[in-house]
Amino acid sequence: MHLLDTFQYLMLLVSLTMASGQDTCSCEPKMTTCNVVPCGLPGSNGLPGRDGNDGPKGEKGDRGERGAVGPPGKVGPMGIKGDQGVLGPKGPKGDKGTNEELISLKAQMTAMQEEMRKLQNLVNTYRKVAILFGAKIVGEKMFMVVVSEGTFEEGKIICSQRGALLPTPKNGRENEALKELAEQFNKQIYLGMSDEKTEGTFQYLNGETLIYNNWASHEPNGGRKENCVEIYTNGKWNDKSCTEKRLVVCEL
Ligand code: MAN
Ligand code: CA
Repeated sequence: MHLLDTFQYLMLLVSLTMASGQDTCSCEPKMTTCNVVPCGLPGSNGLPGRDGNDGPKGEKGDRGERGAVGPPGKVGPMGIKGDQGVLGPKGPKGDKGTNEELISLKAQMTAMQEEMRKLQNLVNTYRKVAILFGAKIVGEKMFMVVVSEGTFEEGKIICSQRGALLPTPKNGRENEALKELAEQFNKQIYLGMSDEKTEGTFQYLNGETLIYNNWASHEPNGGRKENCVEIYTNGKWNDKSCTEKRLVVCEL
């Protein structure tokens, strides 16, 4: 057998084997009969198709790594005051005083105590004298009858000549002491206050506003005609003309 014959025979055999091994032909539609006529060699690949549509959105990814530390923020508002710190350590011991210094200090103290005792005795004596002369003592204040009659202006002068002032009771106890003098002499007493400067606003004679009063009901009621104040024998106050004659009491 010739070499060509052998090749043709082999080709036929291959074609037959392929035809019997598959129902359809890879190069032609199904209707084409390939059983008898062998297919040609496969063509080269076509151009790549167009890109497909976007796929569905993927699952959320894992949380990323923590970023680098950012720059420091602005200074915040001032905090509240902290608790008091613990007691500091005890300071060093002071210099030892000499025995002579101690003895001298003790002697000075004893002398001062003796001085104080003497002064206290003297004060007690003067208090007794003042009371004997009819003074009323309330705390550190003393009220004393000086003259049986005088106007407001006369009373001011009489008291100032004695280094004293017209009386200004500034609490219930002081008012009660003054009331007892008025009661005892059965006479009203001018007080050291007036509304001469500002009508309706009573002030002490040094210009300060009253810190206590004991007005009788419906008082003060005198307007411009009654700028002075008298204390009745029952302790109540009345605004009154300044030219009446009243018991002159001074405050020391
Ligand atoms: C008199 C005066 C007045 C006072 C009245 C009270 O008129 O002493 O100052 O207010 O009496 O009734
Ligand atoms: Ca009055």
